Amino acid sequence: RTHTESYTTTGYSFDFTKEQQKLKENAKSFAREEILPLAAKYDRAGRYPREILDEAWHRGLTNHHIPKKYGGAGLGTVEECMVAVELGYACSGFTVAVEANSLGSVPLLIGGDEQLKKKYLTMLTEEPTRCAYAVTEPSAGSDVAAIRTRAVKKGDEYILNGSKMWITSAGEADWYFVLARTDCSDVNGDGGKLAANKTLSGFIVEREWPGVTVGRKELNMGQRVSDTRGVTFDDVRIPASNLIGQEGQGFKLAMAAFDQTRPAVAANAIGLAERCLDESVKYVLDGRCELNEHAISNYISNMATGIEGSKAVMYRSAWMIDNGQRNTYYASIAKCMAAEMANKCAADAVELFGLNGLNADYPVEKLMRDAKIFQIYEGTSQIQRIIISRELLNNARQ
Ligand code: CS8
Ligand code: FAD
Repeated sequence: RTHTESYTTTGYSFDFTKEQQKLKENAKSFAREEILPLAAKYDRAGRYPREILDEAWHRGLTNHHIPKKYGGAGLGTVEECMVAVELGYACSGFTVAVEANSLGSVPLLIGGDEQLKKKYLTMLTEEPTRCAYAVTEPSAGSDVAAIRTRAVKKGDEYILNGSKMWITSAGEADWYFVLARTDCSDVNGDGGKLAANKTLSGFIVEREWPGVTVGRKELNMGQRVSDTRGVTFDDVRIPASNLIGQEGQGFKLAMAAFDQTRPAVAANAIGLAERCLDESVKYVLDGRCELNEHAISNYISNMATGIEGSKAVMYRSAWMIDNGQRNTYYASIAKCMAAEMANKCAADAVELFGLNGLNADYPVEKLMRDAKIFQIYEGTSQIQRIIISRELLNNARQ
């Protein structure tokens, strides 16, 4: 678990510090001026927004979580969420491309030794480069423990074989966090499900190493600018020093990373929902909405209520992890709630716009397509509900 260098607030507070406010303003102006005007064009082309991402890096809007000693901002999840709300307002696909660097690097930050952290985290802060989190496989998504990719130790190397699927930034990243099976002793030959917390390990694998093959950029329903691909590993030789922590620790590293990143995914969804609300309000004030006052007030007030509720849990989950508290329960509530809420807001905004809502000349059509993925990646809504109820029941048993 990482601890932020700057965050020490205790108790409830709804104030941001001056520095946080400045960061938020920076993110807001960048989002509204540099991302929003281009979002529809990039979405239609399914084009990865490399130039805009590089500019965001120059403006200090990425890699907040990386400690200062590795060249990062040494900020916390609260700050990351503040930025994600603003960027998500402009384009959630762009925002996920930014957030993928956190997800890819947090396992290293939590479990890596000094040398490994220095080498790979500094790569992200010295240049506007990318990393990725490669865990999901064609036949193992929700059930992480069922992954089949294997890393077999030979001398001072591991030999990696297997394939990953749906990996964000896979075609752009210089290195990946890869979760692989290192202990196959109790497998009946087919890589079946085993005690994940003992048999899986995390590695840093460079994209340019021999045996790494990156697939095509998938064209998804929404968040189309984000780079999502499969990756295959064919006898890839990983130096043993690129093992993160100890053998067998990988599953917990992979799970602990979500505690830090699910709040930011929720924040991205909240940004999208705020945009749905603003676009709806504008449409009403422009006199274009043909619904009666009762219907309008239902749509608008439901959006506002959902946004405010989700925001409170999202910041709570972020605050907890920044203050060294286990936030698994709140991070899953925030992610599940924000994902569901964003989908409801987007669908309602499309309805409020009437037939114009379905048309690509209006902004809400993209928002509805973009919203869907929030219910799937970083753990589906069903998986969040399983985590929430497990945490609740385990606490109740104690
Ligand atoms: O498999 C788990 C799960 O979370 N599944 C969902 C997978 C998922 O979210 N995938 C997302 C992939 S990344 C992605 O989509 C990127 S999206 C685009 C970029 C976004 C940028 C931000 C599960 C179903 C919840 C649980 O699986 P189980 O196999 O049942 O394991 P458990 O028994 O619950 O746990 C096994 C051990 O691990 C420990 N554990 C569990 N959770 C945690 C956390 N921190 C630390 N340790 C954890 N959160 C648990 O305690 C068990 O250890 P024991 O020692 O046995 O007690
Ligand atoms: P499955 O696990 O096959 O689930 C199918 C359905 O069954 C879902 O509705 C699910 O909720 C439900 N289900 C499954 N198990 C249960 C259960 N136990 N109880 C109730 N319902 C259940 N992965 C990465 O590792 N890195 C990334 O960067 C990454 N980025 C992604 C980007 C995009 C755009 C997409 C689409 C996916 C990405 N993923 C990434 C993968 C993503 O995390 C998985 O798609 C997700 O975890 C679900 O896995 P699955 O697709 O295999 O679905």
